[in-house]
Amino acid sequence: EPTKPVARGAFIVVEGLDRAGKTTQVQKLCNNLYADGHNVKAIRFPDRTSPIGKMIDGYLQRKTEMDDHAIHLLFSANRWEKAAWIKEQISKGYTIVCDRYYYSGMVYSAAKHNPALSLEWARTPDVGLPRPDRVVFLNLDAEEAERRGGYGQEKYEKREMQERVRELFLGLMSKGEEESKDMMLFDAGDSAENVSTAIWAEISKVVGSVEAGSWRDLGS
Ligand code: 2DT
Repeated sequence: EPTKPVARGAFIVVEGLDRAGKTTQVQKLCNNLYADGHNVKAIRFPDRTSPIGKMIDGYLQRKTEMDDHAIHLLFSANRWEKAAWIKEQISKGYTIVCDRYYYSGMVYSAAKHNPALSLEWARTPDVGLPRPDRVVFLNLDAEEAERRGGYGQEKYEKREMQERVRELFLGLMSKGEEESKDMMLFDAGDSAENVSTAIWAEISKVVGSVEAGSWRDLGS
């Protein structure tokens, strides 16, 4: 059980392209939060451990094929099956650091250029999920991503797809978009240490405000 009485925990999401350093930054952020005395739990989407997650894993590993809409809804369902748990942990005072969320959901599906699958359509099934207090977006150009060791074998790890994903992520951050209110861009081309320092400067403030009760309610 959490050791420190707080208004609630914070919900922090880390987003970005493949190879942008999400795993490293989630780890460093959790370490910083923990060392600073916060109660913290890390999660990731897709969560490949549940039955729905196993179906997603099969698709990403190219073992099964699926209609673009069907796989999109499974990614969303994979978040919905965890939504109550997220709310519960936050109300208990745990800060949740989450590797990918519905921002990835929207942009990866919309990047497929399926004329029947717009960004608007992709947004819909996630409406009502817990809204993050802050989204860290790790921005990296596709060339630098490739210099970092190339892509793996999974479904979306192709340069052209990554370019479109990046453009769509940046589009979410443009003025007027609902998502832009929560998202903050960090240059992932910098050293892991510098990126982590910049993220900590921002997130330590957000978590402090949330715990003190001076942030908005956990919305949806
Ligand atoms: P990881 O490499 O981080 O395990 O991601 N994706 C992810 C989607 O297409 N939709 C989603 O809703 C989410 C959360 C991004 C595996 C891949 O799954 C993609 C990369």
